[in-house]
Amino acid sequence: MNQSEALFAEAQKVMPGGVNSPVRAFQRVGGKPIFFKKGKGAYLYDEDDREFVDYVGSWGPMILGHAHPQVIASIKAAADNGLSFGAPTAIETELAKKICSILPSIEMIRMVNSGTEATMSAIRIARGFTGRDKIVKFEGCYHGHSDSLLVKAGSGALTLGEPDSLGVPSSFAEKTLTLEYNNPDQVREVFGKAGSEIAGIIVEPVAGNMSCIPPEAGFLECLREVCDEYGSVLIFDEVMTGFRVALGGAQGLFGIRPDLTTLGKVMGGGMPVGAFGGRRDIMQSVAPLGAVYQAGTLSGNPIAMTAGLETLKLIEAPGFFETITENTHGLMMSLQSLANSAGIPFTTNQVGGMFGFFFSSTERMTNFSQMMDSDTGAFVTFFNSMLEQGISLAPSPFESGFVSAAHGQTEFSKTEAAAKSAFDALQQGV
Ligand code: KE4
Repeated sequence: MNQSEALFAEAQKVMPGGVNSPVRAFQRVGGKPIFFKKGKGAYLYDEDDREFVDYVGSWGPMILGHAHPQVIASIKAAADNGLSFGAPTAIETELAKKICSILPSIEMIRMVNSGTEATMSAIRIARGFTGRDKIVKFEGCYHGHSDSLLVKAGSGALTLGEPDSLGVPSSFAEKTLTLEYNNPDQVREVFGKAGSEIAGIIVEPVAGNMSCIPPEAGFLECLREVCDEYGSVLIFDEVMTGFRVALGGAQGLFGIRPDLTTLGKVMGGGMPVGAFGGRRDIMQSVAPLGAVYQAGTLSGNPIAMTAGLETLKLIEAPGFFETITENTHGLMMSLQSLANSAGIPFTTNQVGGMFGFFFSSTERMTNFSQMMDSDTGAFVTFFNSMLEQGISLAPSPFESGFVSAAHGQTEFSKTEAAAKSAFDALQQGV
């Protein structure tokens, strides 16, 4: 038994599944999770001192790579002054202003402690601002684990939602309509019938939770149009895409101005941070200014704000996103070429420093059902072969991968060599 296995056995005694978030338990890929003890740059090191090139990046936050010296130094300095005061601090305003300057659709912002808090709050604000109850989301999009958003599609677009988890009252789920991603006709049909009852749409402007699926031309534009026509709130959930697909997020990349944006991950630099913000008239409905209540003990705590501010300052560097985008594209092209040489049906998607790959002969993955038809068995074999060779990918076919600024040619060469071996194993049916 190695260290990770021993630690996992202990963890399972006191934590459900031995983890603090389900995907970490490796249930979708078999085997047992690896316990890491250190990260540095593009690498993670496990409790058995094995080295891994890391493409999970803590599910997105670690865009600079692990333990960036300037981020660590800023946190250490801030910690010397105390960790949390439960009172306003100047750095909250500094980070707020920085985000508003990068994302002009955000005129006012509220800091929270996770992406879930951000999206849960944004939904409540959309409902409070419009006085309506219904929410539209999309199949395959994940927005955290609040009750209104743990809902899967009922059969047919207009059928009200069903809970996607025990503990979600059907009265909650019924207010959520789940539509097909990249299907503007369905969106227009639903709004044509129920638009006046819909408080808002929440969407991942680049879907990252059914692996990586970008918006098709016209899809985001359609969402903007129907929200304008019916007075619904357009919420871009940029928890994953914000400061990841481009400095200005997906809204900057695709030129669509949402009414509210939710953020997390990169904006906290690896510390627990989320945020929601947008139109001033909508945000003025948030307590203590308005009647939509939202609060949090550690919201805006100075350590997390420091990590976030330092991270955003560093990713503003000229050429940062051009380099990370080019590197990610290059990696995807290499993997595609290696799969083709091995005769393995394989396709990739990539936006900025975020990517996904699918074992499928479908030319371009555009929605959840196509993604679900891909060969997840081949993914599992590929994942485990890569892991054995020191390449750490997301332990699920339904997750995106991330390249950091610390990934360079050395790491890509290691990855490509491992992938060649993994594809060959797949070809030989190993
Ligand atoms: P958190 O509550 O996990 O900070 O954020 C929820 C969330 C909201 N919106 C989007 C688009 C997200 O991707 C997430 C969380 N992402 C997952 C990874 N797919 C977090 C990993 C996990 O659940 O352990």
